[in-house]
Amino acid sequence: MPETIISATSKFSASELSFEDFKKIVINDYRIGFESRQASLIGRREVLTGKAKFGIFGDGKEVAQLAMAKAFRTGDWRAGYYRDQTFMFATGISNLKEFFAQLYANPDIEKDPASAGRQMNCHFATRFVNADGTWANQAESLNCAADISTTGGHMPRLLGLAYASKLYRQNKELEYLKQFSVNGNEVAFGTIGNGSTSEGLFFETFNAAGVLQVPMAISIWDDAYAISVPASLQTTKEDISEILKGFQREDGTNGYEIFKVRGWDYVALCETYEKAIDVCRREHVPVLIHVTEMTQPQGHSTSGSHERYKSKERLAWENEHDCLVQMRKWMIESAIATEEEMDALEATAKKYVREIQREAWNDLAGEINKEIGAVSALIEQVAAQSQNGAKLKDVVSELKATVDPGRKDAISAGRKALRITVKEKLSTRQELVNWLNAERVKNDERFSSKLFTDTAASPLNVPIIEAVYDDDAKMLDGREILNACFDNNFERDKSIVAFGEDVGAIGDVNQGFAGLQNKYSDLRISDTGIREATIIGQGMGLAMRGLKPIAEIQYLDYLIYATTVLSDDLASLSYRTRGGQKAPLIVRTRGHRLEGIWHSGSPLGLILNAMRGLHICVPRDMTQAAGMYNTLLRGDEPALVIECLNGYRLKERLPSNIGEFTVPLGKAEVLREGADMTVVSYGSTLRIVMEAAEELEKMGINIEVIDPQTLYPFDTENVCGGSLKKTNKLLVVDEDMPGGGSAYILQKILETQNGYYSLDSQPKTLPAREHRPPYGTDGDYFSKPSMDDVVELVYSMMNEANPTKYPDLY
Ligand SMILES: Cc1ncc(C[n+]2csc(CCOP(=O)(O)OP(=O)(O)O)c2C)c(N)n1
Ligand SMILES: [Mg+2]
Repeated sequence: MPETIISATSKFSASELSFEDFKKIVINDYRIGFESRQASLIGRREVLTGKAKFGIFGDGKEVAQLAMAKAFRTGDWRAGYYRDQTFMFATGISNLKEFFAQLYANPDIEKDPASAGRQMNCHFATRFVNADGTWANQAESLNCAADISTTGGHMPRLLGLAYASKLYRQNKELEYLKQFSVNGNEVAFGTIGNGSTSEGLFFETFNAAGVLQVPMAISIWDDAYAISVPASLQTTKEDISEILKGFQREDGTNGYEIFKVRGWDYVALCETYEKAIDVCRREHVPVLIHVTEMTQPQGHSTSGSHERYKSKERLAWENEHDCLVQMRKWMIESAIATEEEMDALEATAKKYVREIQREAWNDLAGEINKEIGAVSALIEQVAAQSQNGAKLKDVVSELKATVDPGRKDAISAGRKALRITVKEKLSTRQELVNWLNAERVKNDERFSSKLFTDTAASPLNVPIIEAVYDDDAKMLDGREILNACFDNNFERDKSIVAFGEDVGAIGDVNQGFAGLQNKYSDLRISDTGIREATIIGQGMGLAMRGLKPIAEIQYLDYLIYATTVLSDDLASLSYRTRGGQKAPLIVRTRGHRLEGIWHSGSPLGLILNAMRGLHICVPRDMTQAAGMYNTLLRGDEPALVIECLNGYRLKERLPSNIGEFTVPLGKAEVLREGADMTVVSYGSTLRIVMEAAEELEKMGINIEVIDPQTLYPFDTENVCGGSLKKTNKLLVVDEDMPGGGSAYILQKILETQNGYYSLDSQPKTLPAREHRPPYGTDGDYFSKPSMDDVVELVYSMMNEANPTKYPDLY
């Protein structure tokens, strides 16, 4: 008989294995669990002695994760939180060396492939974007979506990861995408702490997965606490699976299979995971595994001790029910190993983890020491020539005396030396400047690169194709222009899907998708519940798994319900993995002026500040929107497209290449030329500005109107700054609050584009009022910029410059 290969992921079933093989598997599992515990213990010490900044660990949760790892298969996904190190070690997704590299914030991708030192420890991720932007083969990998620190924030994305399996299984047209799925048999594993199930995102995701019936397996690691807050203050009945019982599927209903198992019972855990994941994988039924009686041997994290809030009785109970203590006891009682063998195993493991920890520390310290050596030598060279030699030598001595120095110390010493010698002209000083400049480039790459995936597949590299119009081009409603665009793209690319509230059967509230569900099936165009956060999560998970989703948020005002997912998860994905992961999700919504407090929002300041990492597109009409969709659907970075709510019934000419022409991102357009003032606006206010331009012309004033088209990227060819050189006057008009989108635009033009130097009068903004707009036409007129407002403000700026030519209006 061939020798059984023993790995943590080896399944076992007593009937198929000899006792010897069974023993080997269990002992190997214990070893992994014990090494993981050592990593937690040492990790905490490293923080307390100052080598690392903060630590949060998976101690007390080891055994359940060994069981979960056994059920995890090639092609599967995990989206979880900061307690899962044992699962990572057991599956081989991560290892001890990477664990410590991340704890020490090593920015080398080779050392910390999950985040290149950008994330706190225990934030895991696999790399599935190759350096050239192409996808790695996910069907042949164990996949882990990049963790985030916000508890519960990963749940919406988990829904999408699971939903992808459903689409890959049910939509035969996707069979060509072999590198993303093995016939949809992948399970998306989620983990979450008991306390974090109080989050709305948890409940929203839970319900949505029950409706969609997707292969999602949520494990709740229940240690009865969320930092200091006990279960009694977190969860009704103090029992999450108890209160979720209504989700249990019954004959003839959809729903969940729900399991409850104790976190220190190795055998029960292994059996439970095998059973639960089997039904999840085969039947595409979501499952919940509530793992109770877990502990926190070292408390929640390095920021405080649990003795402050746990009773003596609770602490004693935790000591006794420590999962590794219980597993060890069971192993000895079951004759799997003797006490002596266990002691020996533990001693070896302790030594081994310590060695790995030292190696990881030395890896980073070695690099930093080289830099300290280099800068010290350079400063000493300067000292030899300088009148301030003594001061410079002090800088070097201080640097060399720093305990556990970082790169910051080396760079800061160099910068200090430059300040000390600012009045001296020394050749050696220039060498120091050169070194600092070279290091700045490297440190920018280490710490500030990859806000976007930024590869050849970026939408910024999509070829520009102009819109073409036949002589007899049809005039259509804006909504029909979009409909034709979507139809063409759905025909061209089978991986595109769209979903949202009312998107499926009626083709969205403004009919952009009208008729397309019938044509392309409800696997591609579908309705969702009212659940904005998980609409985005659904899209994000699909996008990570190779599909091209358009996730629709019905109105821009409701985007705020999804802001956590957009900001924390989607916008940070490329950055937090240093380009190792991407989610080219297109978020479609409609906004700006219509009627009423929650149907006329234009919170661009909020969006621009919260969502760096998304392209922000603000098309003025549906043709421009179509061109942007054509661009984005051919690129691989996430974006938000805000259509003008009041534009769906306005007539536009249909380009003959409606599915092909592209609107490049970052390309501003001059809509009207004029020499007197540059007026920059976007979205719905552009129409008002264009009307105002006509009025102003009658008054002898010619404004130049510029549409940046996208706010991120913003006018990459400096069209606005160029226009200012001619007009020397600037007005920015939008519908956001004062200091919102318009302030962003001012900063771009005045600072980034150097527009300041072209001004001959104070630049102005004309935003909406500080409150939200009241309902009704009058509410709109008195709270959003109107044509009259634009005319008067432009006129007053001209009046200020030349009161003789432009006498006071009032
Ligand atoms: C959205 C959000 N709120 C608060 C926090 C701060 N925080 C970090 S961990 C934690 C407790 C989480 O408890 P639980 O979900 O039970 O997980 P455990 O740490 O007990 O495993 C809190 C409140 C956070 N990270 N994110
Ligand atoms: Mg907890």
